[in-house]
Amino acid sequence: MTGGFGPLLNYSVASQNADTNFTPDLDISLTARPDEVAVLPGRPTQVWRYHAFVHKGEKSRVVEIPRSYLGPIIKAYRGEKVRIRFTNEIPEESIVHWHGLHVPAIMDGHPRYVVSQGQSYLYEFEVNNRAGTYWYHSHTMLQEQSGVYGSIVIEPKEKKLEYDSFIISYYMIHLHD
Ligand SMILES: [Cu+2]
Repeated sequence: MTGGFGPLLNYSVASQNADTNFTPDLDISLTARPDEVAVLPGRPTQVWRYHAFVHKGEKSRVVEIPRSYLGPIIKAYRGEKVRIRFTNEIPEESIVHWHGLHVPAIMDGHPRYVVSQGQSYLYEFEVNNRAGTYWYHSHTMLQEQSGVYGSIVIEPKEKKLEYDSFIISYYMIHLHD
């Protein structure tokens, strides 16, 4: 494992060891943790939010959104292999669901795979959705409403889109899946 993680990397689920045959193109850590954000003037709001760190891949693959409770934008390319090392630092069980992505059931953040505070879950999957904007979010309790959600932008592998910026719109309407 890469340094900087320390004792938090405690993959509690036996089947969650990294697949030694899986060589990720993009390898990131994603941590859910308490934070505070000045949503309105005055006292900051207590939130739970995601933060990410790139271990392998361009640093620009993860875009943190300053002064927002939204999780980082993760950029992936269709056809590439992605590893996401999720660590839960919020004081409730949590798990990450990749909304709309075609991933194996064990990688899809079903609530039966929740991990406790201080524990981790390892996601490894190949991106095979068509290009578009998707989102990821906690699949536990009402945690999205506390801020643990973000977007994942999938780009086509054959052509890198040229743009200066893009806009992500979030609506806190969740059709449960
Ligand atoms: Cu969803």
